[in-house]
Amino acid sequence: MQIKLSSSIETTPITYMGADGRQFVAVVSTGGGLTVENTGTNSTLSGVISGAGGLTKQGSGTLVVSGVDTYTGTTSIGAGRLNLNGSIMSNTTVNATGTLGGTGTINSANSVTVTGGTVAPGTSPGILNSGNVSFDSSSTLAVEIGGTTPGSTATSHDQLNVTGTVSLGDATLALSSFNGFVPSLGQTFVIINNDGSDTVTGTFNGLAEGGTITNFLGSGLNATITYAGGTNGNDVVLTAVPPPAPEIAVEEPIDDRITEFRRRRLRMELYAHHRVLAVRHRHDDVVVLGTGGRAGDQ
Ligand SMILES: [Ca+2]
Ligand SMILES: [Ca+2]
Repeated sequence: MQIKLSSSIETTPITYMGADGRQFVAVVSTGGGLTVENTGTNSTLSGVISGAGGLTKQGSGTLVVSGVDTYTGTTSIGAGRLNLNGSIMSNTTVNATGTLGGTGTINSANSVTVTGGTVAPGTSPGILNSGNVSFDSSSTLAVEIGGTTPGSTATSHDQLNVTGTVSLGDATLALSSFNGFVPSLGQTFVIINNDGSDTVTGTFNGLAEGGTITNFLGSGLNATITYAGGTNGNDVVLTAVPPPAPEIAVEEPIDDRITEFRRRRLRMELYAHHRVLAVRHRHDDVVVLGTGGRAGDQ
């Protein structure tokens, strides 16, 4: 790991604790900012970072920023992951190969701009708090779901908690199950909690208002997305819903006595003179019963 100080130093120290447990005292510059470049194992900046400079994260490793920081320059995540577990008062940019995660807070007066990078709230899972947030179409919101409540337990899900505006810009929504969680019918997940009454601008890629996510987290259920859910009708909420009813495709008349199709939740039934002729359950082949069956035999 390298810490580069690009200009004169302040007297306010910060503590750098390496993954091997060694601690260093460093300082933040007042001018051009502080660049942390780490690869491999995690590093932690636990002290207060102050001054007019910014903080730039480079290198493929994870940097944990856990202090109550007051520096006012830009936080720029250019590579690797920055887990913000403390708080910052800094406009933040997340670029192409960078990831912003953690359970801390970006002051509501400061913005998060994601251009090609990823926002992944929590450290599996968790709530990340921010001011205005905007994504572009090459960026990603990664959400782990381990239950129906946002938070940091093994049965929680990730949430971006925004005090300000939300602009999604056709970004990718990347969902993953956490801790083996399989959603049940009707469960809801507030993945972006948008304060106030301002509406969400834009949508995720391929997910218009009311759009469907098929086979939601491998459950066999679908999920629908709304950008007008939750408190004040302006949150992004997923709801587990039934999968679509199966289809029976009739390429030519099977029986000229067919009188009725019935579409039930998990199966399709074909009737002839009120007797069930064929049924198809979800995932199964069509079962042809002939004309002797009675409705409800399958
Ligand atoms: Ca809301
Ligand atoms: Ca808001």
